Amino acid sequence: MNISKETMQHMYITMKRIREFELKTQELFAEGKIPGFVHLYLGEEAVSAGACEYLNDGDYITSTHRGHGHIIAKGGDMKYMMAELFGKATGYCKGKGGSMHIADRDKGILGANGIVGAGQDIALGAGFSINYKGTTQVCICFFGDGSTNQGTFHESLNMASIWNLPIVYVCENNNYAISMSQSRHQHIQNISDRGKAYGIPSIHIDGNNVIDVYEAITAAIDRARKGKGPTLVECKTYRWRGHFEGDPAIYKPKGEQETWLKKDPITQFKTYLENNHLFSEEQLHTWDAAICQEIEEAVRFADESPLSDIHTIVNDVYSDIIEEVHVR
Ligand SMILES: Cc1ncc(C[n+]2csc(CCOP(=O)(O)OP(=O)(O)O)c2C)c(N)n1
Ligand SMILES: [Mg+2]
Repeated sequence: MNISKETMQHMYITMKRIREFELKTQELFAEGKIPGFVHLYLGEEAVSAGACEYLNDGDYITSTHRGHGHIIAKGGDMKYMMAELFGKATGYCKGKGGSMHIADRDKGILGANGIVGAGQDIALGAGFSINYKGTTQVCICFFGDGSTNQGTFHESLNMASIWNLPIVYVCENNNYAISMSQSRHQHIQNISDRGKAYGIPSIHIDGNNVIDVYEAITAAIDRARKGKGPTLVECKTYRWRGHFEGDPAIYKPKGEQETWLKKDPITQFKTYLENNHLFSEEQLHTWDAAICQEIEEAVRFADESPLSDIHTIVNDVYSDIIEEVHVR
């Protein structure tokens, strides 16, 4: 596949944005600046960066409790996301939702979600609405290995297959569901085997190789846009941190983390770009510096923003927006 330089550049910048956002979040959480829970996406950057690269603003994604990377890759605003993590009025949910409830309707981001497996059913609804309206949109549904033991996973795949919905199921197999390694929570090696049971074309790939992710998901998106239905892509990757910030992850076997750190998706891609003379080290440094600046600005924006007014605490609990349904 011939991937343009522009696409390579954008995927690099996206991965680096996610990395720096997460490193800063890790630091701020430790300092007590961020209340509640955060689940970091460090080490998994190539999955969302490669998967979202071929999407348009009008396409949808569904996310998980580990959603920062998905939101950045789909074009979410890091300022509003950081403000949401800080619990500020300028955040995506006016500071009332936190890390696990970030959504951006204008960008097709249908929401991070604290309920494991819920995104799979939201994607089903999005996919159904696309076919009902007769558009060429698609929906990428991100979910973890642990969620594939939930009923929602099986129900969603079955219905999407029967209804031929334009959904790309992207399993982020980071080898853990909280403290349970994949080999302890399911008796199969490849989650992609499960898609076959529903007649869905399914593959597994190296989720730390952004080019592999881009190629596999581009093909799946093209299939979906042509009306050929869903695809399941299992991306094998690794969660660098504990399940949440504060989890010491003592259950990880000795040496495992070190092995995966050597497969850092960003270092690998950087080497590829340099070896193929696509971009110089200086050029990459320039982008890196600009990204660190963006993150600093997001933190400043969040820090200087006010908290939500206490009197508005019960506002926005229920939506009063009833959207017009366009019938073909
Ligand atoms: C329905 C439901 N069951 C259980 C939980 C508790 N829980 C939160 S995250 C998680 C593990 C999810 O693992 P995985 O899907 O692999 O995602 P990862 O954390 O690895 O990204 C569990 C069991 C939950 N939030 N929702
Ligand atoms: Mg997992």
